[in-house]
Amino acid sequence: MRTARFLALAAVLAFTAPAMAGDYKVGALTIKSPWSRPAMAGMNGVGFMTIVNTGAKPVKLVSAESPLAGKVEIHRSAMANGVMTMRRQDDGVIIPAGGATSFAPGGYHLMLMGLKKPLTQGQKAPVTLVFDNGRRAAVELTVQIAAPQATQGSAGGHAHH
Ligand SMILES: [Cu+2]
Repeated sequence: MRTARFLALAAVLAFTAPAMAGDYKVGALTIKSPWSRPAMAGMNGVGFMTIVNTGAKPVKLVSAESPLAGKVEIHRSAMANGVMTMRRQDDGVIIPAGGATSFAPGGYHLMLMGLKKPLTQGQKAPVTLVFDNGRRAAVELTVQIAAPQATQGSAGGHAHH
């Protein structure tokens, strides 16, 4: 019996089964539900997503680009002495083999420095993710108020006026 292999396959299927619209596949990586928040021109925008790696090797996100921003940095927020701070992740962020890394409020995020245009709700903001294996993933951040639902839900991200 190849139990180990079966379990590995099951894990992969569990990760990839809910392939919703708004997910992007590049090689062994799936970028799930990339999103951003409304922001004014001249301010910094954010980028959140979950990156799943079904490959046998870790992959590192080394940089990101967007035509909407002067530059894009990879940041990590953390609480220090009761104050939320964020640091640039100049060494990149690892997506472990057979694992996933979340970019989410309070943790890793992309920071779109110096927006050239406002980000408004419902808009799609193009961002290209650059990985250390040479892969590039062109994704669109959906601009919304709240994080997308982890499961498929019709009301995900919908804000009432
Ligand atoms: Cu930041």
